[in-house]
Amino acid sequence: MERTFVMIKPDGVERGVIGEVISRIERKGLKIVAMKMMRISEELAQKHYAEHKEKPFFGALISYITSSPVVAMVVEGKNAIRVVRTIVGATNPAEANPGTIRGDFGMDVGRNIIHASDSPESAKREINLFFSPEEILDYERAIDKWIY
Ligand code: RTP
Ligand code: MG
Repeated sequence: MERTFVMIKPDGVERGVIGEVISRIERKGLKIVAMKMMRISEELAQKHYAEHKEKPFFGALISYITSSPVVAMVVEGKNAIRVVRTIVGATNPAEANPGTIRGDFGMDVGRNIIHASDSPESAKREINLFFSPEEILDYERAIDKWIY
């Protein structure tokens, strides 16, 4: 099983779609193994988005992500990184396919509802940035034998 880092961004929280987004993740068959609501500090935001430090949108991205609480999660499943990116959709919600989270909920690249890790390396890095090992829970779900 693979783990990925998922975060409902401030616009998702402010628009009241936390439940809707989590529901899509669960409905797909993915398993939530850690979750918390938190306000991201400037420092954590800069670390999380370090790869975009030189981009023209970096300042706006940091203000956006620290503007209101987020819901951070660790999500587990077979090929979870790729599967979550697929249900999340393209970075720009205006171009994301209908049926994806961004495609169904957003209009603007600077307000795209959700983050998901894009590779095994970023998943590992981001999970460690947001969660301590004790916060990630190991448990069995009765439905798992019907999913795989
Ligand atoms: P994320 O990291 O948040 O899951 O999004 P992503 O992989 O689909 O996209 P990425 O290229 O990593 O960009 C990170 C976030 O920066 C904002 N962004 N703004 N042109 C712009 O104004 C622009 N481009 C990217 C978005 O919030 C994007 O999710
Ligand atoms: Mg990214």
